[in-house]
Amino acid sequence: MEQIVSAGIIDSYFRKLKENLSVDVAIVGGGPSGLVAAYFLAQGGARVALFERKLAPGGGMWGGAMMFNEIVVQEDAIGVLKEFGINHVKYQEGYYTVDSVHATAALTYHASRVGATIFNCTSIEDVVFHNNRVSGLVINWAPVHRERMHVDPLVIMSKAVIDATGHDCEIARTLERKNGIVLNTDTGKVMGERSLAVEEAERTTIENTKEIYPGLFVSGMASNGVSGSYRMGPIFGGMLLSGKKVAEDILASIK
Ligand code: 48F
Repeated sequence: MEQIVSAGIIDSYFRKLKENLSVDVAIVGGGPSGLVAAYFLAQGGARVALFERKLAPGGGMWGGAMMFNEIVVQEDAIGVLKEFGINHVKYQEGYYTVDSVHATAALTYHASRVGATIFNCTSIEDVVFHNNRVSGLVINWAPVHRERMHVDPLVIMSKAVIDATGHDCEIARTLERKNGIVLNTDTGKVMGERSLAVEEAERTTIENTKEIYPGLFVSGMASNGVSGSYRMGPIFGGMLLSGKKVAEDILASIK
């Protein structure tokens, strides 16, 4: 019995990893925008793998605000909540409150239910850069990264990559730092996030969701980080709609 348990896990994990060595879309970061993107991409027929460095996907959504585990979602994004079957309570005209644990669990469950494969405990340390195009991800175990162990990575190839790493926009920064290239932003560089301005930030999160270099798209807070826009705090409509938009843009581009 001991051997069945171990062999079953090893066989099915490595089958899963092997099946995802080449995918249509590789997503870095399992926050709300990455999970929503994974869901709509898989629904649209794309082969999707999402890589999250932490044990639990969900990013900054679990904790609500200051660990009060409720978030706010505005009217525009209620369609996304309904798509995921997420309960929401009207608070004021145009604004709803949502239990953040319920919402995060639902995003994770439905993304994987429709076919996106989620790899947790996996850190992305670089991209594959072929002929001036982002063509995949350089992956390693998150503890290797955290402990700064000198261990070489493995590689996932993909037609498109999404930087959904949140405030740090790590993938865009790494691409720019290492390759001396010009990004599709006002300065050609990662401009960095500004301070908090809710309404502006929610609008620009969606506007800034785009392909910033051939093969590399940004979503969620990384969009505003890359394009020098504002943060917004615990309102999540922009994150949900950004995930949906990036999925639609990629589906159109890889068809
Ligand atoms: O930060 P995060 O939740 O990104 P998001 O989807 O949502 C932002 C909101 O949570 C919140 C906000 C909304 O009002 O402002 O902050 O834009 O999730 C990003 C995820 O990416 C993971 C990180 O652990 C987190 O779960 N991540 C970051 N860098 C890497 C990574 C990396 N290099 N490799 C793997 N995962």
